[in-house]
Amino acid sequence: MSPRGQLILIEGLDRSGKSTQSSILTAKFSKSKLLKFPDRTTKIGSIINEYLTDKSVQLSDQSAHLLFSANRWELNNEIIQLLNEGYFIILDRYIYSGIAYSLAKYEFSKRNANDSTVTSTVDEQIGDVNWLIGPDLGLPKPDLTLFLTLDLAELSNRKGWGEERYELQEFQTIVKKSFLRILPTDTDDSIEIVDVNNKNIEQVTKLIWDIVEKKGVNALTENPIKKVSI
Ligand code: NYM
Ligand code: MG
Repeated sequence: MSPRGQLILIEGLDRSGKSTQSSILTAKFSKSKLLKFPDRTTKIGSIINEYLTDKSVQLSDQSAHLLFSANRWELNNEIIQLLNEGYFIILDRYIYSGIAYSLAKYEFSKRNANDSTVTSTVDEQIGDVNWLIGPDLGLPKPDLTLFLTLDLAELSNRKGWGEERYELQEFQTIVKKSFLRILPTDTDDSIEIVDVNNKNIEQVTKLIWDIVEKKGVNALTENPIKKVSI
């Protein structure tokens, strides 16, 4: 088989600059494609879009979690095919967002449940990382994952903040903790944390590209496509 393209994931909090950096990185490769999750253009993506933009839409946390994963499976074959055709695929969010946001919901509702003025049920599955990763097992695993992190104070000043479900400062603080807890940076050298505090777009682009080159994900590879596993 001829060499394949590589799968590069950019993760981060809402408004961390992921989308900007994902587009810039995609443009660095002559044969590349940017895929954004959730992909709101698919059947399942349209339900997710309603859920995110209309706060009156009710879904159990388990159902929402499974829909986000199902949305990734909708693109599974396309991702594999494009990689095999030599495309570099840049992902703007993927499996770690899936786990971190659901886990954060669990932590958030647990806090509120301790507050006697709020009655809330806490669903144990949503706090269980093994349950959360389950539906994503077997999806193509990124060759490189970059997690863009910055201080929450800087985040809340950014444009467009606060329009969708989840975009609350208190919630984002928990999301950040969840990401840092679940990303296996110690044991998996395909995952890197990128501190973007006090850096402009060009500086972050350079930081990202340096890592991409250092990890050798800037060129086609003979390595088989990896799969998400525990
Ligand atoms: N999100 C995204 C999840 O809760 N689970 C997932 O699996 C993914 C991929 O969707 N606040 C959440 C995180 C975001 C929201 O994403 C919309 P974006 O990148 O703002 O369109
Ligand atoms: Mg967002």
